[in-house]
Amino acid sequence: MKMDSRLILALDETDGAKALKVAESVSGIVDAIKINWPLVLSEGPGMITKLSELSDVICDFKVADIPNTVRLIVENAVARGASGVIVHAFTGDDSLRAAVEAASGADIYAVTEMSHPGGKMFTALHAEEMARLGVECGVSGFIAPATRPERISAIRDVIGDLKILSPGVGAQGGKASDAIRAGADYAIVGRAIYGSEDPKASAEAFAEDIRTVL
Ligand code: OMP
Repeated sequence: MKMDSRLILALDETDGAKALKVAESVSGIVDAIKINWPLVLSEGPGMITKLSELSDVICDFKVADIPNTVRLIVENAVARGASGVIVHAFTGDDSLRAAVEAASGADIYAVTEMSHPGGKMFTALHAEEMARLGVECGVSGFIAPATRPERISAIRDVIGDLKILSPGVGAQGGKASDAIRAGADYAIVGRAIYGSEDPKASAEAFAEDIRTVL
């Protein structure tokens, strides 16, 4: 994945035509497009391939399963054009290793601490431990919360140079530049871009905010 704007669009728009329009308008600005179940369930997995013609695509399937199921999901997403897949780390070392192996060169990003308030109940308590495990298992990077930038710094201390992708910007209250300053490599932004009146102008504004701290 390129590292230009350091901005990733979370395209959770469920109308396929609108999603493609937003993707086309911001593809020159964002470094990647992340898609999740809402778009894939409404428009089908062919959306992975369509979007991969415009941008790097990260499949945020938050895979949390036994190694064999993890392998089947990751292989399928990568075969359809995903350049990265997001998995949960709490499933343990065998499932994480299965994801890395199945990705055969594509990126696996492991969730440490989730960005919503409930993320503090369980994930936060084990975030550093999960980050250490991810490093041991060979993942490319981690998901850490822009809503709590100090937690991004804590994860950064554990993982060295591996990547941090940080959601929770905009609609969830975090600021992209704060996340990058705290040690994130990329800010992930969804509703504040695809739900805005002018997604291209919004993406440009987030990219500009990030540039102030690079
Ligand atoms: P907005 O809140 O609309 O900006 O979207 C955030 C995106 O990041 C959604 O696709 C979430 O599913 C995703 N996300 C989080 O919000 N919090 C997390 O802790 C992890 C993720 C993720 O893995 O991307």
